[in-house]
Amino acid sequence: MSELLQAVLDSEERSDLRQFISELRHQEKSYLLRNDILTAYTDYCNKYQKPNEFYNSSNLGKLIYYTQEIIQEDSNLYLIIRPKIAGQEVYRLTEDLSVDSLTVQDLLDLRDRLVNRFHPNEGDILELDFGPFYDYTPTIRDAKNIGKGVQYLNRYLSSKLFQDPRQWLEGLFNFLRLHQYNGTQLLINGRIQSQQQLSDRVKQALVFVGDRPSDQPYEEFQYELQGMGFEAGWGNTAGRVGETLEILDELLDSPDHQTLEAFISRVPMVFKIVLVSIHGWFGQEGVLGRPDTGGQVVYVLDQAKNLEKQLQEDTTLAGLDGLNVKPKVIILSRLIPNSDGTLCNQRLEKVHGTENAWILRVPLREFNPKLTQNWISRFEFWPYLETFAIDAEKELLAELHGKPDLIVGNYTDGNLVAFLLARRMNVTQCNIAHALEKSKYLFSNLYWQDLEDKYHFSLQFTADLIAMNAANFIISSTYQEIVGTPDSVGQYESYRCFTMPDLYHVVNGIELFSPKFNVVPPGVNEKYYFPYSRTEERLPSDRQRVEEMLFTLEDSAQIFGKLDDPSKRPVFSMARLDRIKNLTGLAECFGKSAALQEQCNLILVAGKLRVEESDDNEERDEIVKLYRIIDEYNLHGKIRWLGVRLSKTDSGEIYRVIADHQGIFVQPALFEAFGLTVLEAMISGLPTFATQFGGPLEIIQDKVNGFYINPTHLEEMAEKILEFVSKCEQNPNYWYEISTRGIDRVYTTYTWKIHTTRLLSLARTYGFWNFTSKENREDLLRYIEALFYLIYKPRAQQLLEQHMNR
Ligand code: UDP
Ligand code: LCN
Repeated sequence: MSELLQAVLDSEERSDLRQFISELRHQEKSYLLRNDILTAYTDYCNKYQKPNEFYNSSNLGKLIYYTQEIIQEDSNLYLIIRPKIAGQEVYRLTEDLSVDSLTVQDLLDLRDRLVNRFHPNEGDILELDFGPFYDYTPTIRDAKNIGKGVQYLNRYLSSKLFQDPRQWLEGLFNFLRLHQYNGTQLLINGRIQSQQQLSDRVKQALVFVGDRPSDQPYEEFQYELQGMGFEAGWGNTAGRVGETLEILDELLDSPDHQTLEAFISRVPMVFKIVLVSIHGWFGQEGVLGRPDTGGQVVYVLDQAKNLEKQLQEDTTLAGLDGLNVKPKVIILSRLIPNSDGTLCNQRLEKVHGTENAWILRVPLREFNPKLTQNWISRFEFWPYLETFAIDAEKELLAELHGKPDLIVGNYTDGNLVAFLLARRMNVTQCNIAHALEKSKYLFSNLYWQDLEDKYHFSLQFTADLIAMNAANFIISSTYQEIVGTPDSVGQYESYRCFTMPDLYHVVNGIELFSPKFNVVPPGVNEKYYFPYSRTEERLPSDRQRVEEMLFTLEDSAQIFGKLDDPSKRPVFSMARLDRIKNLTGLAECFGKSAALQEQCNLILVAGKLRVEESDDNEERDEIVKLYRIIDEYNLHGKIRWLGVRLSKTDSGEIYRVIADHQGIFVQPALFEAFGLTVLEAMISGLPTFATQFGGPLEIIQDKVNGFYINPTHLEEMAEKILEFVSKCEQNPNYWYEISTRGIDRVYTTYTWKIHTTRLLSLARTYGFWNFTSKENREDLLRYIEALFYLIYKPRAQQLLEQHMNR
């Protein structure tokens, strides 16, 4: 039994537990989530006048802290406890406090009963279990190492491989023979016939390059090297070739995992990358802030630019310039014929500031042109993905003159297409979630049938399960995206076991301890986002224009509100007008605090100003709500709301102008998967207050370089901001201290250089291991295909039929 529960039952607190349970029984709710549990426990402690010590450190207090859910059924109470990260235990407590533990299957049946979807006389429901496929792959033991997959894999597999030197050398030799660029052989040629010969020739070549000046260009001695059996790819100078061969020599003679890592990171094996990002408006101008168009677009564009740059650097260093090797990055998106003034109707668009990175837009097949000619919500996209992948494959092969070396999917739809493409072309697949909707929408799985018309979660969650299990590796922006925090469940973790009543039970949806998970956070585009204090890099004309737009410009159809006193400290936020972004919560928090209104103005950049201009359900609801709050709290004269589409330059300048005014940035989302605006605000030098639910918890260190806020406690949120403002009034240095530490935090931890170096090293390493360990995933992939054809596809077909009738 759980130690936490046992400790309560074995102590005097047994009677407290009984009392607490009896209080719960008076509640109307039979399903309590963590927030409800904490509130119920606080009420209980208050009612029975329990001392603070009891609340925090009693055995019962600890049990409650780790209890994620409580379900009441008849006279039984079920506790779902998460005693440690990625751990789950379920217990049934009867009235006389006897305890049984429940299996995952029991728990899922219980949840089905809760929503009246359990039909014991009609046989069992389909169970999805990916567990057996992970039984024969290595798994990480300690939860704190989750997300460091590649380091673990290197150590684990190297130690296995190095045990059998013959097999290891054979494997390495075959791997080296594999590499080509557009048909040109790289690294070693037919003059090296065996691993023994490889070892001898490496030593010979080392003497040869050692006799040359280290900066001598590769082209001047390439033919001699070729004669020994070495083709291009070892380095661009004698020094670099020598270094790479030295690492290989060490690997052949006395291998260890660090040397292996160093060697693999130099192997020229990634030249062509496809980044799949399909939904929303994928463009370089005039798209951000539109529905479904936010951080993912920013992330993928910046990633593409930086990947191309890094690939070019690597190619040059590997000595491949002479072969006319041109790395290429393609962002695969959808073409939107009715493009609303954007370039989303263009098939091919070059990514600004790159030589060979492109946006390739492939149209959806026509089906019902009323839909397919226009933007389609990400929740409705499912029927079009398979045919999109088939069409995209042809276009990619033509554009790349062959297969890509890596396919990276983004978000559920992009990941599903990445899976379909990777499967068809036999290419390494990487997944990036950005946001998994399952954790964003409360009870999205339990009540999926009620939500299906609007959200189609049955398709989305099936696609998620398919893609995350099929991927060779997954990168996440934070650790908690995978397994949460001590008191909250991670986004991937929420896929481990769940019920989709009447559809299926997932008893093991994803192996969280698998080395496929790697934390690789994104960076921020330093060309556009940089500290406000770098005045020499700022154009005075931009600054003035943005200043006016933010504080004073009148008569604009895209700006609402005139400030009574524009000199007050600005509280600023910028986000898409999604319910979850909770800008309406921020407006309400501002509305509720007269003191905050006294000291500050509220400035929002968000969505559109008029309901009739929006075609997104949530955006429309939020527009109505924001106006209602402004009226209800009479915020006229104290708020500006800009429904503008900013250029990249303005979007950087806007944070800096707010910083010029010693303002602050607030990110009040109910949940934020990562939060690029938090990075942008911090690097610009804005003291940042961000939600404690999600990524910002890992980006910010509370009270050191920013502040956490709980967006569900509006008064407390206002107090935190006010406390900061008053501290700044008393000590003007305080604003600068937080501002400077925020800037440092981003520069040291969140840069695209760190990101791309890691991503490419992962791509090479997973590619290497897939080759040498001959990982056989065919059984897993066949199971996944069955899910795709038997569950996903028929449901997508049903949705398509609905679309055809619109
Ligand atoms: N953004 C923008 N204009 C807007 C709203 C957002 O330029 O009206 C940009 C913002 O600067 C950031 C991105 O869109 O780069 C939003 O990313 P984030 O990760 O914060 O949230 P998401 O929208 O992806 O959920
Ligand atoms: C999607 C989100 O919701 C954000 O939290 C992320 O920052 C963004 O994608 C980029 O990954």
